[in-house]
Amino acid sequence: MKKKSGVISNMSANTMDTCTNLIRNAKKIVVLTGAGISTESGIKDFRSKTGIYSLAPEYILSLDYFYQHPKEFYQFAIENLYHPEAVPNKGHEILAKWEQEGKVATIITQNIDGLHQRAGSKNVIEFHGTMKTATCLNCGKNYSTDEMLSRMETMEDFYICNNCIANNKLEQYIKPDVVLFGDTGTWFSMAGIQTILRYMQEADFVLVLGTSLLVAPFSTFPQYRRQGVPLIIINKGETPYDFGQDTYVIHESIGKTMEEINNQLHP
Ligand code: CNA
Repeated sequence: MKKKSGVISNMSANTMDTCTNLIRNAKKIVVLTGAGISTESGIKDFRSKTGIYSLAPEYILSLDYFYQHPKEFYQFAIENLYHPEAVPNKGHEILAKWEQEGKVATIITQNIDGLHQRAGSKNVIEFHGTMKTATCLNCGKNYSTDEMLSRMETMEDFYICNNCIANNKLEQYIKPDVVLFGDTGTWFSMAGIQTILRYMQEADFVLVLGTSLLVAPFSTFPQYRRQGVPLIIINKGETPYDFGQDTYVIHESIGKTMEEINNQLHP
């Protein structure tokens, strides 16, 4: 067990009580989530021992790789990032309930699986986009991923939008609506970042669930909370924020921890 800034890992009673009391009294929790909240729905994360990066290098999810090997990219993305069969787990469900109870203001997620919305959460920012759809980089025509799947089965150049004419063939590529390395995405814009920073500034506290907090700019968001505003991290692995000020860390399963906190709130 490691001593943190007033924090002990492994579900110490003190840390759990502090977190439960913060959540009991909160009206504007900003939740930052990553792949770790969905592992309990059977979806692999990236950086755990059995995560996606144990199968392939980070480069495969870059814009460069997409342009150079669109077929292989799609093959990999559909096999590893598209999970229409997955269902929300306790962690997603409890967050949706806390939103209904007026505690959670917004969820900012790196996940592309849509499970927060499927659990009933309404105010969700998908900072890294979604795997549900794909868009032609030239004409903007939107395709569902199921449609892309059937194109893959029947067409050689399935990733080229045949409804548009562009000068450069690369511009006609249909790209999944996920933010790749080297990419930006809708929320990584001046207006998008300003909205997110406003949420961070308004937060009663910030709850981080299931992310190694290693991918920027998402990883910088906790720094924008007001001074003295607590940061609660529930994550099995360590994060660069674990020893920060006003930080409470629980190195445990998200589902188990959230269920325990929720049971304390609703005995
Ligand atoms: P990551 O770097 O793989 O970190 C995940 C973290 O979650 C690790 O520190 C784990 O220790 C922790 N963790 C895993 N399972 C649990 C659990 N049950 N309880 C508590 N902690 C757990 O993933 P990040 O989200 O930090 O990295 C950002 C990437 C991952 C984003 O670009 C995502 O798009 C991408 N991603 C998303 C999904 C998805 O949508 N479900 C799946 C895989 C990757």
